[in-house]
Amino acid sequence: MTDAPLLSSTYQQMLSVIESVEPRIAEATRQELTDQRESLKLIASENYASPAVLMTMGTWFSDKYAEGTVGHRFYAGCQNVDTVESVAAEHARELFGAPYAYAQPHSGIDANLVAFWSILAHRVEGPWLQKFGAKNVNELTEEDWESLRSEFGNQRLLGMSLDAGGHLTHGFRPNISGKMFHQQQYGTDPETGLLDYDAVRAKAREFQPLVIVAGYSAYPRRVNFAKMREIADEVDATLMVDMAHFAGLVAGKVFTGDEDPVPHAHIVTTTTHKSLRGPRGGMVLATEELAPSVDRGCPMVLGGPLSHVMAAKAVALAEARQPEFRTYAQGVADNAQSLAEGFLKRGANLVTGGTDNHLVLLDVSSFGLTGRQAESALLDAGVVTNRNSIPADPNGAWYTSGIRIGTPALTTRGFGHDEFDRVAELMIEVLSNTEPGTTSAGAPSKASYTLGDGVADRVHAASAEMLEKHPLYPGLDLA
Ligand code: DSN
Repeated sequence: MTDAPLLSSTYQQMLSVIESVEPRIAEATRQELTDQRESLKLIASENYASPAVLMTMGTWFSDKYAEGTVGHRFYAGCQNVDTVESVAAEHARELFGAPYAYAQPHSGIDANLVAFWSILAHRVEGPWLQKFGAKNVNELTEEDWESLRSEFGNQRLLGMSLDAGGHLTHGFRPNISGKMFHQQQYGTDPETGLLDYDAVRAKAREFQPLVIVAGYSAYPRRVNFAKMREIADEVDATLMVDMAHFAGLVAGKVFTGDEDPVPHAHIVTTTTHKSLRGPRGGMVLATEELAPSVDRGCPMVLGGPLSHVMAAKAVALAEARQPEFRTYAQGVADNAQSLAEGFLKRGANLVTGGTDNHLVLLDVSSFGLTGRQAESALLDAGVVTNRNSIPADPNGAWYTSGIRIGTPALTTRGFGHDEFDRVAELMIEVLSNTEPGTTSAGAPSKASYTLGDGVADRVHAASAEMLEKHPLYPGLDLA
């Protein structure tokens, strides 16, 4: 739906229904739109879904249970959910050229859990059952089952470390992936900040992992997945790629050949709401060989699928198959270049010296700030980013020394080269006018800060000018 008056009246009526039950929620919903409209949304994992995607989430599909798979449900009356799930999977297979797609995961972490357990089911449980001549785990004796359990959660996983840009679900100790697997991590080259494939290979040879996880949430560069597969094959590991951050760049054919994970990985996980611009949720793409194990995602680690969200995934994937999505995805990458150049020409330090994907990682230590101070000062000026560790971060994962900045959301609003250059300029203005604070005892603080007089107002005004030229949901009026 692009007709602005119709869109406005639809949302006005919807909000008045909500208001009649809980006015505070209606008000928060209105306010959220205003806040999103009036700030520079630069969180690399966020975007703005289309009204069609948003509306698809607000229907009675929310009320239906549908545990199981298409045509094989544990509940009656799932014929329409079957349609929804089939259409979502069909679009995903076509868009990514994947043999198999599973649209049920509720989030990225769920998608990764489904992938982990399906790899274990395929690589460990299958051979184990064969050994005992059993068809499924129910046929195992209590003793066999005990041994399987100890084998099952006792495997080796090699993933990218959090401070090099990996995700917490890639074997980070506080996450279940770091507890269910024996994990080791690969980092990046200490000089260049770039992934060193020879070092990954050496680590894989030494550690002999069952699973190698590639993919990242804060690494500003592309990955050569053909090389990662070569390494995995050499040690007989399963290659799992988490493309949550850059799925939109894969869908939009910005990442092709060796940079497209789908032809190279055994299993690929993603979220659907980041650069892919869909509803909040997850998805798994797999080879035919792994498909039966992936299909056991529910009930293995998932509850009933969120049918309304699967429906919105189908709508978003249909959008991503349109030619305009390729233009958008290329814009995301080009704008990240403009942003990086904008920082570099003004003397800022970027991890790896730049970017070739959708994000830059700004090292704020040269401003004498922690990531936490920088994030807060920027927010005061209406610039929404998130603090992020940088490699070998002296400030740890809470305070950090970096700010992660992504282009997917503002590219959706139509920002281009000049606007992203200006964004870099405004961010530098904030950071160079922020002084680190002290604790109440007078010691240096990693959290408090003082932003120079008038800076927030100046930056707000300059941003407002750009944001007004590129309205969010043009014509949508909630008044
Ligand atoms: N929270 C997402 C991100 O910001 O990268 C990943 O989980």
